[in-house]
Amino acid sequence: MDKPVLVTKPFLPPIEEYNKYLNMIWKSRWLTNQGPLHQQFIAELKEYLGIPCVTLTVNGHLALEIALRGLGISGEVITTPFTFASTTHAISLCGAKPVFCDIRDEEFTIDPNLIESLITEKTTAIMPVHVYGHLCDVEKISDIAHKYNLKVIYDAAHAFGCRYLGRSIASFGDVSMFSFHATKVFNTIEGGALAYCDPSHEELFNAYKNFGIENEESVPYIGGNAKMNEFQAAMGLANLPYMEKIIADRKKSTLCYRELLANIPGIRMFTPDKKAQYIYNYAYLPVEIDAKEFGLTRDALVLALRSDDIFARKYFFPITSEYRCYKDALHGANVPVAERAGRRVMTLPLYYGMGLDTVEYVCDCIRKKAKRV
Ligand code: T4K
Repeated sequence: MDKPVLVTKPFLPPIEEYNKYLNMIWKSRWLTNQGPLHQQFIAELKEYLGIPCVTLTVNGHLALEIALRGLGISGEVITTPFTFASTTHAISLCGAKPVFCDIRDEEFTIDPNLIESLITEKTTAIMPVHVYGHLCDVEKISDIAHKYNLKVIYDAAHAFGCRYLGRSIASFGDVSMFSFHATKVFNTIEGGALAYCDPSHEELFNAYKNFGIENEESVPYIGGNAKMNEFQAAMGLANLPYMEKIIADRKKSTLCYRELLANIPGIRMFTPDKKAQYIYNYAYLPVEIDAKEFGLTRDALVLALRSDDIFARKYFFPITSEYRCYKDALHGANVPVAERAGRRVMTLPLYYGMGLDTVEYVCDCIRKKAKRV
């Protein structure tokens, strides 16, 4: 059994399989700047996703910034505060104003019924998050975007491997960003990708990740450096064949959690995999704690589990509208459901190769802390 039990652990391929790519790098001496492994990884991702355009980046956050800049987003962007810092910061760093919309209590994704009331003449885009890999209401969001001529940029950092209506989740909206950080279902150490269907975005997205350069003698755009290097691409190539195995293993642990925690009062679990035509990736194991029913607050439970060497996390607390850098500037966000989720939700350890004995240990420790079981 694993100890300490961390909230996650990166998947690593058999080392020989990574070495095979390292040997290629040593031979070619091509380390970065759209090298051969980078090109191969793009081709394999396009095939895996069934999406015609993929732009790779050094991390997911810079991919979000590039998407916003590449689509010419300015003014106001309607988004969710129940997310990691990156989503809201990307909007701000691109010079736009994040406008916080509340979330649905069922799955913590943006509440489409509240979006229209936040639209002003300055609104240019919606940036929803498939938080934990839970599917946003892509149909309603698309209807609103069409009605008001808004762009939709999905923060799909958690949703690599998810499919809806037989298509990759990245086929919805103008562009989707996947994070390939070490802590994600699929990793390239650090890394990210933009996936999109309209090839007219490709030129700008690619330029913005490479100093705005078009060719050796032409620099038509102002861009930074967000290129994925060959070592990252190698990890992606080595890990991609394991996606099915990774998801199946995470599913096994998730189902075990659901069974063992089912009868503990005050613990609410989520079943996004029950949504019709949705293939979920089992990215996180969020649970919501009702302190009265359970006998401890979420915060007290997170702390108590540490003494058992279990490191659950408060993803996502504080919600981004409560960050010091936004609270004063953007006062008055009306997001009661997100505030409540921020106070009550925690994510339990979940990773490839966790083993059911470790899941049982975590559940046992939680059970012992509950008020009456
Ligand atoms: N949008 C959303 C919705 C996101 O959640 C994220 C990132 C982004 C955008 C931006 O994507 P990236 O630019 O990161 O690609 C982690 C991740 O660093 C971050 O990628 C992720 N979301 C966020 C939710 O979680 P921390 O600060 O909580 O990570 P840390 O270092 O505390 O690690 C978590 C656990 O993982 C630890 O218990 C130890 C374990 N771990 C971690 C690393 C890095 C390992 O076992 N090995 C490792 O190499 O942010």
